[in-house]
Amino acid sequence: MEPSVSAPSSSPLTRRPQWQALQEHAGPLGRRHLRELFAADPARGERLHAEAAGLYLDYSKQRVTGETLRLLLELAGACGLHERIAAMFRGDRINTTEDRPVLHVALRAPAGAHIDVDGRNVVPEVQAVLDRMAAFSERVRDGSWTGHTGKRVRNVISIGIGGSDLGPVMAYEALRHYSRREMTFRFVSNVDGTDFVEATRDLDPAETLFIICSKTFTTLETLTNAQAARAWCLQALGDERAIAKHFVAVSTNATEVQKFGIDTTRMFGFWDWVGGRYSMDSAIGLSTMLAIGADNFRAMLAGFHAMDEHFRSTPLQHNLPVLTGLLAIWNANFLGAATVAVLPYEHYLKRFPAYLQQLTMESNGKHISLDGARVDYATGPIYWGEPGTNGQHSFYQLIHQGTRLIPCDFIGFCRALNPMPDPHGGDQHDLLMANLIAQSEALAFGKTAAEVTAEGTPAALVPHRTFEGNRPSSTILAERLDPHTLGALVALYEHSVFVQGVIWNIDSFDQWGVELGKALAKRTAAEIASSNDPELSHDSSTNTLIRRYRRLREASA
Ligand code: G6Q
Repeated sequence: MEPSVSAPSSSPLTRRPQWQALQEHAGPLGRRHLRELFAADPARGERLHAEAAGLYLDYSKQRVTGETLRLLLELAGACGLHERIAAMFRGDRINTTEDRPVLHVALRAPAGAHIDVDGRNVVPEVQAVLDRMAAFSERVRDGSWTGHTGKRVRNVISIGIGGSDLGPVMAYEALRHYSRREMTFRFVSNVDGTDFVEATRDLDPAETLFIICSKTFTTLETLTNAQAARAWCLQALGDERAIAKHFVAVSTNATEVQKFGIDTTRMFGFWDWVGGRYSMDSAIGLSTMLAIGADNFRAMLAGFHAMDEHFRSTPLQHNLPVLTGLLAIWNANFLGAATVAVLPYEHYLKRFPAYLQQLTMESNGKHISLDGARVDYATGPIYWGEPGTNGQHSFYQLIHQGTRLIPCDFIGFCRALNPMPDPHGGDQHDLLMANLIAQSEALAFGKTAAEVTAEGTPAALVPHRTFEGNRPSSTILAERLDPHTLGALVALYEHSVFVQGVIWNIDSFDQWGVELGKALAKRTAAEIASSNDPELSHDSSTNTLIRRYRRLREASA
C-alpha cells in the first residue's frame, strides 16, 4: 500500500530521549526470563499490583522491572499524559479530527457534578435522560406499558450496530444474572436478513418492543432492520398506531427519528460528545436498564465513575488505566507483541472480547498522528479472546508454544454467581479459578527441559514437551461480577485505550475507516440492484464479482 502521507525519518515520539531509553532498556531486559525476575525479587508478586474501584491488578507476570516502569512513566510525563487526562475531563475538544469534546465520563458523573460543554453544564441533561429511561423501564417491567393490543411487553429487541450494539449485547450477557428472567432480550445488528428473522421467528409482535439505537439515525444496517421490524409489526397488528406502543428510539438525531415515524416523546437522546463505542452507559444502554432495572443500571454507572475518579486523580504510578496502558505500550512497541488475548474466566463475559475489539481497535487502529504525519511505530494491537476454560482447549497451544509473543489479560472473580458443587466436594468455580491461576503461572514460568526429562520423558519428546515460559500476562481479580464491577472494568479499558492513544499521539476518538465503509457499499448496492446490466467502471476483479453475483442470483431465481 502506498502511504498517502510521507513518513518522516523519525517521528517526534521515537526521537524522544525517554523512548530511546526504553529501547536501550528493552535489549537486555528482553533476554531476562520471568523466572529470573521472580528469583531476584521474591516479593515481586506482592509488590507489582494496583487496586481501584474493586479491581485488583497483578502485573508482576509482565516482563518489566522497576526500571521499566520508571522509564514508561517518564515517557508518559514527556507525552503530557497528566495534562491530556485533565483536558478530557475538562471537556476540551480532544477529538480533533471531528472537533468534539470526549465526555463519556459525564454520562456517569453524579447528579451534582458540573461539566461544561460550550459553557453549558451537561450533567442535568444527562440525569434528565436517565430519569426518563428509568420511568419508561419501570413501566415496561411492571407491565403498565402495554403493546397495541393491551398485552404486556415480554420481548425487547434492540436494533443497532457497532457502538450502538456491541456494548448493549455485552452488558446484557454480562449482567444476565441480574436480569428480568421472564422477559426475552435480543439484539439485531447485521444487515443479513437472517439476523432479524432468527431474532423474531418465535416472538409475538403484540408482546414485542423494538429499541432502534443509532447515534446518527442514518446507518444503513440499522435503518434497514428498523424498516423490517416495522413491517413485521404492522403485518401482525395491522394498524399504524401500533408503532407508538412498539417502537422507541435512541439517537442524537431527532429529525431522522421523526421521519422514521417515532415521535420524539418516545426518543431518548444523547450527545455528539459521546463516541459510539463509548456509549453503552448512555441511553444506548436502554436495553440493559430494561433487563436489570434502573437501580442496577445506576450501580453500573457508579462503577464507571469510581474508575473515572481513580483515573483522574491518582498519581500515575498507582493509576490502573495508566499502568495497563503503559504496559500495553511496552509489550507492543518494545517487546514487539502484535496482539493481546483477553481471557475472562467468567462465562457471563463471553461477549467481552468482542466488545473490547471495537473499543481498542477502532480507537487505536490509526497510522496518522495528531500532527497529520504517518507514524513510524506500531499502534493499536489486535485484541481477541474467548472465555476460559474453553480457550484452553483451543488456541492456548499457540500462546504456550507458538512462535509469537501474545500478552494475555486474565480476568477472574472470587465468588461464583452460580455455585455448583463439584464431584470432589469443592465448587466448580474453584476449578475454574484454579485453571486461570495455573495458566498464568505456566505461561510465565514454563517447564524446562530438565524438568521434562526428570519426569521420564523419552529424549526425542523432550523438546516438544518443554515450555519456554516468559509469556507475559496481567491478572485482574474482583470479588464478583456485578453491575458496579462491570462498570469499573469497562472504564478501566476505556481509559487504558486513551492512555495508549496519548503516547502514540493519535486521535483515539474518530473512526474514518468506519465512515468509509458506510459510504462504500452505496454505489455497489445500486449496481447490484439495477434491473438492467449496468455499466461498471471498477477494477476487473470488482466488475467480475458484481456480474457473477448478478448472474448466479438470477439463475437460481
Ligand atoms: C463507534 C463507531 C461505529 C458506530 C456504528 C453505528 O464508535 O462510530 O461503530 O457506532 O457505525 O452508528 P450509529 O449509532 O450512528 O448508527
